[in-house]
Amino acid sequence: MTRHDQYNENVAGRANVEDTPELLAYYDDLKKKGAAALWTVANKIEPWEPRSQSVPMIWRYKDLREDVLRSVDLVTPEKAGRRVIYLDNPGRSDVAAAVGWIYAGLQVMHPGERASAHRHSASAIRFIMEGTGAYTVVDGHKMTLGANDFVLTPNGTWHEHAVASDGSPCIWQDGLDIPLVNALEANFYEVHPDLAQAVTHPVDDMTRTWGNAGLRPGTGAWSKGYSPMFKYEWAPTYEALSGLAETDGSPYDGILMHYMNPVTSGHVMGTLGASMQMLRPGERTRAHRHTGSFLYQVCKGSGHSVINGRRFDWTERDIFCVPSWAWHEHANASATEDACLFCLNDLPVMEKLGLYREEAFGDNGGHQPVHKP
Ligand code: 1HN
Repeated sequence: MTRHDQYNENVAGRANVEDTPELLAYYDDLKKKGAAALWTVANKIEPWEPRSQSVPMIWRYKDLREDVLRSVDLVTPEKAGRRVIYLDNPGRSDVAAAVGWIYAGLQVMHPGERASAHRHSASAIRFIMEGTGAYTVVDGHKMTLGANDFVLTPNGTWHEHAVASDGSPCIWQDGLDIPLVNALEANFYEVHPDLAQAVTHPVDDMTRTWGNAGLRPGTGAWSKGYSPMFKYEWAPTYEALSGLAETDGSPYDGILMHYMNPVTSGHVMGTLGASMQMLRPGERTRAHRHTGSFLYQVCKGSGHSVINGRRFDWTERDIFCVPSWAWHEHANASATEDACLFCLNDLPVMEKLGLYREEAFGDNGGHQPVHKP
């Protein structure tokens, strides 16, 4: 029993009813009628603070990569629909989430392979991990993809992925709000009638149209609920972070920039947000916690994070999660190279619903005591 549970049971205004034979019989009667007494569950459904079911964890790329590649010999994209190994948080297996309400998986595709076009109510992102020649088509817009590029397939858009025949085997991280949309019981799925889309626009046009620093195109209105810039390339992202690295940054996040819908300056999609974060050489952040679920991918460098008092060492392509309200702090292991962390999150939901809250770790100079494993 945690300190909070004990407190719950003794404090005025919280449920504290002891079982008696009469009450137990009463609960049985209510159950038969599809009802129950609130005081039997009140302390559970009204915790003092968020209690995530997600376990802080790391998926090391050196452990998973071979297994991901093996799936190529075991199943075809046609048979599997999508050849993906997903990240299964033991606290969230029931909803196939990597953390909170966020699903994530590693998808592998060989040169010349393609997956059929489809659309769904869930929104998705891709973050390219390795390989050349990958491309995605979203609503007729074809995007060429390289390592550390970030791509959107917003809810309701037709999308398909492929690797050009002169490319190399590609692995990317998929991230979707599927657990959330399923929890809201609002998910629809549809296969494209032709199984493939016609490319109806110049290649990479959405990034060229909307991705120019501080400049908005004079033609072309956009009023959809997601960013028209379907692809955010690595080179300008890194350049932007490097520019900001000369400022103080945040004691909790180092140098952090959110991928932005250029029309609204807000998050890229209605349910999923993303950021890229740089930890400068030798940088160690202070611990804080906030609501929302966060899935990090290390795209440059190595270091460690302390999450709820446990240390997780990471290196390039490792993926780790910070559940809602978990204390966390990050450190770059190198004194000469920066480290970069891509982060997928549900901040748009937290913010829109008025549920975002954060707190600094006050004790111990802002650093958590680290438990021994
Ligand atoms: C999906 O549409 C893709 O388009 C990948 O590649 C993973 C996992 C669950 C539901 C839809 C894709 C997915 C997915």
